[in-house]
This record gives sequence, structure tokens and C-alpha cells, in this order.
Amino acid sequence: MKIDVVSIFPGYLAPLRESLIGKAVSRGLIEVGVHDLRTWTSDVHRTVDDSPYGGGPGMLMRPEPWGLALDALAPLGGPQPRLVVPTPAGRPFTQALARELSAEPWLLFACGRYEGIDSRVAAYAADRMVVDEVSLGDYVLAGGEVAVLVMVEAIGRLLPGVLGNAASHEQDSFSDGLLEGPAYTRPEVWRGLPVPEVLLSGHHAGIARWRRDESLRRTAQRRPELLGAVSLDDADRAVLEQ
Ligand code: 6GU
Repeated sequence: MKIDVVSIFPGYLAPLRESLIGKAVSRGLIEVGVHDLRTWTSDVHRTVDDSPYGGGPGMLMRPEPWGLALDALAPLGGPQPRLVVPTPAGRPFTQALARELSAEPWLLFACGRYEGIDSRVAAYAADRMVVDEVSLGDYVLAGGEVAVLVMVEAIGRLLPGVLGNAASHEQDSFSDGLLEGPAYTRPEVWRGLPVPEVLLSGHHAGIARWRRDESLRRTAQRRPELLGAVSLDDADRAVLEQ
């Protein structure tokens, strides 16, 4: 997968060279290009922002550098990336969207700062590429850069070969619509706290049932709204009624 990121703070994206994603980049599984938006300014001050029409606080990003960036990175008539614009006004970033984006050959992330990007940029881009305005959650970040780090990590770990063990994302929280339950490793007793006995039993069906029960209980406690989208059988319902 190819990933381009345009930002006025390209240094903010340095963590893409570290850890799991950094390793996938050095192994050639992901190709990352980080670009400074000011490359596409022409005034001496390399201006990227201006005040909003209609008044109001803060500054917006001007559309011209963004238009030139799109033209340079994805020339008209050539193959086009899927454009992802991080904004608290976007649609929610979920595991399902991460999975959908992980199937794309090319993603271009456009990081806004200040109060965001002139709305004509997304409208213009939508004439030639798929555009998603995406939010991480109901809080406001100072810019899209940290959101891109989050999204690239969530997407990148789903790519074939990036995780050591392909089975490891089948057990993720959300992959069955439920939160993951508790997990334990050695020692069997730590500071007086034992590991639940069933996990030591070697009884695979019993262990699977226990894990499902713990997931159901935790989801009911912490994220009850998720249960509406999960198909529950009689055994599941019995656990939730306890
Ligand atoms: Cl994706 N961007 C910004 N700037 N703020 C956010 C966000 C994204 N998601 C939640 N808050």
C-alpha cells in the first residue's frame, strides 16, 4: 500500500518510521511519503492560512496550496488515491472503516491545522477521487497529524504480513463486535492473584465459552450500545441476564 501525507508539520509524522509501521515500511509492505504543504506556496511568507469569510474566530487553510498538492501528487488523468481528511466534523473512524481502507492500494491524508481547510478542497477533490472526512471521536485535536498516526497504525496492522501472526487480529476488540475480555500470562499466581482456573484447564471449548462470556459482560458494562449490533444466542443472553 502507498500512503502519502500532506502537512505543514511533516516532522510530526516521524513516528511512521518507528515500531510496527516503521518495520512494515522498511520491509517494503507500506510505502510512505510525507510532504510539506508549504512546498506548494509561492509567496515569501509561504502562507497557508487566512481568516474565514463570514467572520468568526481562528484561521482556515487556503485552498490554492492544497489544489497544487493534489495536482502534484495525483496528476489529473492518472491513477487516483482515496483521500482521507481528518476532521472532528467527519464520519467516525471505526475498525470497519480501517478494514475498508486497508484494501485500498493508495491513501492520501490531508492534514488540516487551524480551524480546518477551505471546504472547496474536499468538494473539488471529490470530482476525481473518493474523499472521506473522518473523525477519531468526540473531542478536538489541534490538527490532523496525530489522527493520521492513529489511522495509519490501525490500517497498517491489518495489511498482509505486517503482524507476525495473521490470527492476531481475529481476536481484536471489535472484530466480533464485542470488547476483548481480560487476558493473563505467567506466573499462575502473582501477588496473591491467581489466573482464572479455566484458562489452565486445556479444555478448548470451555475456554472459548469463558472468553465469550467475559467479552459479553465487559461490553455490557462499558459499551452497552455495541450489543445492539451483535447477534446473541441463548447462551449469550443467559450470561447477560446474570
Ligand atoms: Cl480526525 N482531526 C482533528 N483535528 N480533531 C479531531 C479528529 C480529527 N478526531 C477527533 N478530533
